[in-house]
Amino acid sequence: MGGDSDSASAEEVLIDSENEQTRATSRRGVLRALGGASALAATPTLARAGAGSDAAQADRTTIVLGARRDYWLGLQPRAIEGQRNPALQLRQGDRYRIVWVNLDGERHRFRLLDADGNAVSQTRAADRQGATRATRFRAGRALAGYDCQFHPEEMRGAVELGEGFPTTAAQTTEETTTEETTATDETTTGAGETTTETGGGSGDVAVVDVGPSGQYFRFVPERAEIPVGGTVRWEFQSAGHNVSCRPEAARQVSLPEGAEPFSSYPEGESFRVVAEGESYEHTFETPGEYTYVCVPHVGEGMIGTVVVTE
Ligand SMILES: [Cu+2]
Repeated sequence: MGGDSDSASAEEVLIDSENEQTRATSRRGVLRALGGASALAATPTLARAGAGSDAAQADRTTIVLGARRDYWLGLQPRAIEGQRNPALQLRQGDRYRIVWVNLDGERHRFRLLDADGNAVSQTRAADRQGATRATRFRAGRALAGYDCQFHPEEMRGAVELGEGFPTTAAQTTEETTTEETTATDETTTGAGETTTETGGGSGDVAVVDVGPSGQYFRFVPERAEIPVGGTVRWEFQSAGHNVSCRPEAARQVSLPEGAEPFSSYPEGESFRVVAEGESYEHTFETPGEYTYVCVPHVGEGMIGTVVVTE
């Protein structure tokens, strides 16, 4: 993450979710810096140039877990994806950020434990489905495991100090490609020369993957382009997300003048999420640029754009 170099030297830093949001989008800040343009200038103060941090490093040190009553579900990095109560492989001295997502609406609270079972770092509790909490810490010898304060029997795993999570070559390459593509898109926005990179759509349907493998907090592609009358289909590849292009849901949302707001949830229920494996479609009748968000994860930079051309 870009913020690492300027981090405080405290051994453990507890961050509440509001503060955490400030740092969470630093990756987008880096993208913006690369692209030059700030078309998505949702959070301009975040562009504090994060010392060329590479995405692979961020992915290795940002751990995402899902909270379910019976287990913690590994979501990121890929080394733990899909695992229940995965062992966290940490390298001593490295700084990490753990983000967890409430997947079942029960009350959970992530805690890092020492060998005696004492909490050495913890997030705040959350009991709303889709909510995220995070904590940032430096891996030290004392760490032995983690649990949920409210379900310590079922939701618990080990911390293994060693080489840390592997950064696979494949993952690095893919991440790099994603970042470059995004930067290019943003650069060309002003010139109106964006290229469509809709994944797998045919005709006037563009498909956007929501929270796909290894990219829990992303819409992929982040920018989709369709002609008027075309449809975007969001396919939810992990749990806990939604799609909202309603200005009251997040300040980042924007629509062309005269366009109708839309969302995957009934108006007014902005934290209702879509189940994994389901999809949501919207057909666009008004040309222009739409910026939409995943409401629970907008603080993590989960923002996408649809460009509708005449
Ligand atoms: Cu989301």
